[in-house]
Amino acid sequence: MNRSLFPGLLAGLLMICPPAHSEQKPAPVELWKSPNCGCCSGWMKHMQGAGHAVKAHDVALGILAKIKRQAGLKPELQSCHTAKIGGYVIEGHVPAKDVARLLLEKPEAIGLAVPDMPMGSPGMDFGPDKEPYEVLLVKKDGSTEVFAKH
Ligand SMILES: [Cu+2]
Repeated sequence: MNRSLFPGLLAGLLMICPPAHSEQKPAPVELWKSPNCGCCSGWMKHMQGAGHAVKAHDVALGILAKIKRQAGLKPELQSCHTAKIGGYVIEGHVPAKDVARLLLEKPEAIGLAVPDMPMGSPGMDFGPDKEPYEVLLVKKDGSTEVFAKH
């Protein structure tokens, strides 16, 4: 390649793709999952796809259960993986856009949960089946309300 042409090309590319402003950068996610959980990794990729850096910890099921309990998640709210972002707990296959809305609205709450593993939710979207599911806002007193329906 013509060397004198290269800096010009590079400058041209940078103009086409300006770097994102730092304040728009999605918050980092810390994730706890069991090592063999494929759908947990699927959700991790979904969050990475939305621009979040994800720090994942593979832990034994007993430790995972303890993390969920300490986070204030009742058994009926629990799913496979548990994550923390911006001071909130995200349990299970919560879509990235609901996490973004949570961080924008900043309600008084523990976080969001999608109990179990509904087919068609992010990370569980590997087959033709889709079932309707709700994203629950988990309040500090342990009660929940519907945050989003999919
Ligand atoms: Cu799962």
